[in-house]
Amino acid sequence: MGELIAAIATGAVRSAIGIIRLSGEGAIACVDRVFRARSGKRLTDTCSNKLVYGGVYDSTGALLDTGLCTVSRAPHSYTGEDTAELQCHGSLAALGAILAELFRNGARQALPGEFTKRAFLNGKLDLVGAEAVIDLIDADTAAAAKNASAQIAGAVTRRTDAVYSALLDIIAHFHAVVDWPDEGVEDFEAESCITTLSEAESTLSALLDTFERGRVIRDGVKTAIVGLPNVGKSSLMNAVLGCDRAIVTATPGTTRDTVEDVCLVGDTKLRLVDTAGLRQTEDEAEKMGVARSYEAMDSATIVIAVLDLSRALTPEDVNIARKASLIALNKSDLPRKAALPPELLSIPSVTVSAKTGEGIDGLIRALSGLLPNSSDVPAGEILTNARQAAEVSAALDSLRSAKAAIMSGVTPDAALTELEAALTALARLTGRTLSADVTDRIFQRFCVGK
Ligand SMILES: Nc1nc2c(ncn2[C@@H]2O[C@H](COP(=O)(O)OP(=O)(O)O)[C@@H](O)[C@H]2O)c(=O)[nH]1
Ligand SMILES: [Mg+2]
Repeated sequence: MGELIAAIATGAVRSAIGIIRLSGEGAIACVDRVFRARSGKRLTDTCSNKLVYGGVYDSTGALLDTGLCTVSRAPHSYTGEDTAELQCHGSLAALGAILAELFRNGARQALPGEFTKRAFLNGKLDLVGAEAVIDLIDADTAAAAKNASAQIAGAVTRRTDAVYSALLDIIAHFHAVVDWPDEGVEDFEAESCITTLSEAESTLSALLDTFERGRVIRDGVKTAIVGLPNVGKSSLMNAVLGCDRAIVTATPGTTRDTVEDVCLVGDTKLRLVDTAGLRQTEDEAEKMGVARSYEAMDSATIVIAVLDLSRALTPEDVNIARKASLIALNKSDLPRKAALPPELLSIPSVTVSAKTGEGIDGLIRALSGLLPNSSDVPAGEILTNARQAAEVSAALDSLRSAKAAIMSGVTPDAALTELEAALTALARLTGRTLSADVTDRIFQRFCVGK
């Protein structure tokens, strides 16, 4: 068991209930020194996973708070160690005082992610599951939360474990052929081996294909709002967000820097980016803003070009709109002075007034039509993490090379090297083998108390 750690698990916010958790050597004895059960029974004599009502006291015997305590004994706990949890009132002052009392009794402050790291090191979660814990905490859409929950439950691992064990079988067979060529070991059946590798290949490549969708679920879809100065980009951003996020004025060139905010369209997160109006300018700050607008446009998945039809369109308007995924024909509350030129008619367009809000619902509907659909992949089987995608991709590359080697009839030892590389990549994916620095980097993303 690791050293005794403790932390406030409910974050640095005022809340109805606050939770302090402890894990490690002596967790139950430590909490027993500060908590007195109403029943008079010691926590060390209390059975696991039972809520006990009582008070938390400091060293002078003063009552700090009343609440509930539960203890869990190794290995049947989140971390796999002895753990205790105190549920008190969510006052940061009271929680801080209780934590200080626990420190006086031998606990030390837990580092970010230290509880989950211990759960991983004690085999309670694999690495994909552990990474999904922080994804679940960070999830801001129901789809992202659902995917993370299913990953914690092992959805990705179940698929890659099947490949892992198929590879192990083949590798064991190949080793036998290589190591004891004269012992009468049957020649490996290349054909059945190729069939197995092809199945493994399609499992891994289907998994890798989910990564793009996974990124959408987790990080959202970058959507740039572009156009000439004063067409109403910032107003449109505010209308879609339903708040005054970006500054709007009648003076062209007001937006100097890109402004980013997030909104939900259905269950997908859009990262909306309002940009500086695209025009030639001598103003230094505006020039830099315009450069950033072009960057935002290039890196966005969806580009909304805003046109102001209450004035004549310029060639620049048309040039920008040509690259758009969707055109917003803004200022519909004003008399229309222009029409869309024929070359823009093939691009979806919606008529809106950012000022009155007319047509904004239609714009959001049109946006949702442009979003990738992820509903055909079962929750949890979507890769959301670049590290995981890189390992699956490495495994897939090695597996393909091994297959090619076997098909071209080379000696088993050549294929063996590739098969072992594929196996190692899969082992790194789920954390079967992992260097300490990679583990540390992964758990640094976590919050304290998780
Ligand atoms: N009448 C009308 N005015 C609008 C509309 N959208 C924006 N404006 C006005 O156009 C001006 C420029 O708007 P802004 O959002 O700052 O444009 P941006 O430079 O493209 O970001 C402001 O005076 C807005 O109030 C609209 O739909 N109708
Ligand atoms: Mg603006």
